Amino acid sequence: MVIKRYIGNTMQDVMTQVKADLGSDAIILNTKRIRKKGFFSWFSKPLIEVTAAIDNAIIGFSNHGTKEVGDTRDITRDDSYYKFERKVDAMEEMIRQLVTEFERDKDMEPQKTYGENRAYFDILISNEVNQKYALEIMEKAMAEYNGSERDFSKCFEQVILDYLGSDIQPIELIPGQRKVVLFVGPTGVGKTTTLAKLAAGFAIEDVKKVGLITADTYRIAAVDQLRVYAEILGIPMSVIYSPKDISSALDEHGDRDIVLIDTAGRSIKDENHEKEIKEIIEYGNIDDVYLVISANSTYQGCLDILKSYEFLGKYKLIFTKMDEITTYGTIINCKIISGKPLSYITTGQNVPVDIEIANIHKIKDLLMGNKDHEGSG
Ligand SMILES: Nc1nc2c(ncn2[C@@H]2O[C@H](COP(=O)(O)OP(=O)(O)OP(=O)(O)O)[C@@H](O)[C@H]2O)c(=O)[nH]1
Ligand SMILES: [Mg+2]
Repeated sequence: MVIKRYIGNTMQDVMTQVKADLGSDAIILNTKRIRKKGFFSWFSKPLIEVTAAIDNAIIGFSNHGTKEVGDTRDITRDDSYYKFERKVDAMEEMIRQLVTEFERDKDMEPQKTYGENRAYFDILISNEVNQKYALEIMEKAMAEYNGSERDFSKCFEQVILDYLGSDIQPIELIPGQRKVVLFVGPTGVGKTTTLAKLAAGFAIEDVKKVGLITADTYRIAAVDQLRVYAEILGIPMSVIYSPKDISSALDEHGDRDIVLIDTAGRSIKDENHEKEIKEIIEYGNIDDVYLVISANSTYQGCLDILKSYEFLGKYKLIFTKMDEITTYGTIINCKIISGKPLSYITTGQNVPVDIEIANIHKIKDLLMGNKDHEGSG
């Protein structure tokens, strides 16, 4: 058997080549779209590659098989015999290729197709929801759908809402009780900005007595960054240089309704960081800890962050930079990995306006590509 590859711009173009080279008895084993090699090829149209085959015997026969006088071969019988053998060979080749492709794809593609509901699985994947979770969500939605009279879309949306969790935990003030809140998270995610937004909200909108403490003395500019906000808002601010100083700093804010503590963003690989945060929580008798995560973190990034802050035990999630993202899977991924409640999302650099209490209906709508959030509560 002769197997050859042909490449052309269109299917018709390639078929003409195959026919001219192997004749009309050739069998097509495989067709696929390919790209030319090199950077600029990504901007050009894909090419068509066809793998075609023909049995040697056929080539030999058609080239030299003119029936001569005295030749006793039965051409008709030979012809059908070869055709049959060729078909078997071609099928064998096709099966071999299918098995190879199946083996290659089985870890990448879910084997379930979900029939007409496949689009919902695709929504999850295109939002970068981890595939394992996407499969889990689909299973739950299918189970819900099979046992009810509702549309699949309703079941799917309900499962998404269940995964996001209705237990939203923004900062709640109890009258007559001071609340001490700590913000932690990786470098540059928006801890200080978020804290300033919340400080402004409590001080201006809720007319509460707010105090600020920063434990971020690693960068010279960090203290000034918070001081600017404290001065604009007219609220007291203290700086601590060691975790043990937290209790005396909190004493300075004894009359406050709420004290917000900023920490230094540090590499999650920094072992001292964990020790310092633990000491602040212990010496400061902290009421609530908020872990700030950028909504544009990758799945692996989320895994690493959540693992390195596991020591916190109890905390709530804040997602920043929602204005910068186009996929919303990070929120679901982090929620599933950590099991912690959502609290706020931030939507831009403007202090104090670009912050909202997390709304699971709105997040669900963003995930589903629904632009209209009115009436979602
Ligand atoms: N687009 C956008 N940018 C944000 C948001 N929140 C914060 N930023 C920006 O992110 C950058 C870092 O913000 P910071 O508040 O300094 O972050 P941080 O976590 O305190 O940083 P470190 O203290 O260095 O760890 C700044 O440029 C902010 O304006 C947001 O919701 N959207
Ligand atoms: Mg900061």
